[in-house]
Amino acid sequence: MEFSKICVLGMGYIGLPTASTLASHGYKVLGVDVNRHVIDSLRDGEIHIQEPGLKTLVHAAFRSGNLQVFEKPNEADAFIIAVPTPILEDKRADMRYVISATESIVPYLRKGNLVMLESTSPPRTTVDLVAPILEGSGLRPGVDFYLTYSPERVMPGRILQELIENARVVGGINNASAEAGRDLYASFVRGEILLTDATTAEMVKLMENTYRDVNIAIANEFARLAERFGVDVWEAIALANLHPRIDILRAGPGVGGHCISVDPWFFVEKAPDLALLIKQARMVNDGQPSFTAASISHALGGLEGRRIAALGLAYKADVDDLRESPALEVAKHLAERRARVFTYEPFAPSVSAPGCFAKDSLEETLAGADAIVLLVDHRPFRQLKPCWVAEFMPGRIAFDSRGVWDRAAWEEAGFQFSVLGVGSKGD
Ligand code: SAJ
Repeated sequence: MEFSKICVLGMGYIGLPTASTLASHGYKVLGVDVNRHVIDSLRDGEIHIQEPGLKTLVHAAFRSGNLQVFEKPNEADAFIIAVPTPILEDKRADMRYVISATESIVPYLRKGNLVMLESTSPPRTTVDLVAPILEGSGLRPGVDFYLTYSPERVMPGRILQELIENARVVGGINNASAEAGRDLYASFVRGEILLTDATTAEMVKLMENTYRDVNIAIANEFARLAERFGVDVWEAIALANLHPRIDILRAGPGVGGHCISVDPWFFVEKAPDLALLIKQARMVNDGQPSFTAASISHALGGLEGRRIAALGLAYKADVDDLRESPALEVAKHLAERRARVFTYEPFAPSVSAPGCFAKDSLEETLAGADAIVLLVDHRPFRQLKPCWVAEFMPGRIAFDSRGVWDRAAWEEAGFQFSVLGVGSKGD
């Protein structure tokens, strides 16, 4: 099937890179976002997302004339829905954006069009939610137009590469739909494109992120056990991973981001009687910021009145995304326990955590600090020289929640050094 005009709904972490990649491959692309501010700033050449290479790609897409952005969709050969699916307070999926994006397509849907849902969604969303809305056009899914679910699987920080290189699963509500979806991706995806049905594709995406969540949960639980038993979890994991069939992930302050900390709940919502391990793993990871705060308290001999320089607030290294960030939670816990917490997030310097104070530079954050606490292993933080740090702060306590700092170097610079998941031998 041939396409020339593509409408991408949602100009966020997935939609914007996808729209500009398609534009750079010669398609005429309409980028749609209901947020007027996003549209205005894109038109002004501002990119609201920090992602390596994205700014250059988007600017080139605009310059070529192939990418235009609007608040509403219009007629196109294919519609790609890439809007967020957050979770509500009660951990159910919030499908409002998917519903309204789908509804907004209905007036423009024509015979022979392709509609692709890419937003991570609970199982059966394509057949039970999206298809019935689109039927409101009077056209029949799978007969008059093609309908697919094709999950995005890109890693923030590597989006542009992975968009092209990763294998892609395209689930159609029938074979013809899956084939139409493949034809569109084949124009720019270099990874393998595998066809299946829509519900399998939805489940594949949730399984991937759930698998990772459960595996991080076991690493985090090992960290807790290691502290209890006076063991260094990093050493223990490294040794266990020498076994040819073991590959334990990294412990840390918790699991954040808009994907792994959210998606497993979609299984729990749809099958609470079955998704028992999945729910438990979510609870372990959600409890990890509080565990980390307790470890920090232990290392400092109490938190009240202590002045802490907390490094990083993003949900993981080298990204600007603060959604569901465990670092934010740890900082909040420390402040709730009466520490004076000064945070520094180089990718979003004006942002702080509740009860904490944002600083613009590392030097300012360290000034007057009793302790330095690493919450996110951003590259500049990984490379910090303890002797340089010692010049800016009076205190000599360092805590590493990511297992990346070199103990010997910190101790040599005179710091009392603690790491998450390392129990003291004497305990
Ligand atoms: N984390 C750990 N220990 C680890 C690995 C990660 O504590 O060993 C933490 C991170 O610090 C972060 C969270 O887990 O807070 C998630 O980070 P991540 O790098 O594992 O994943 P995301 O959320 O950035 O991207 C994931 C990816 N999914 C998988 O690796 C299965 C990506 O491929 C997906 O496209 C993305 O979710 C998504 O959009 O669903």
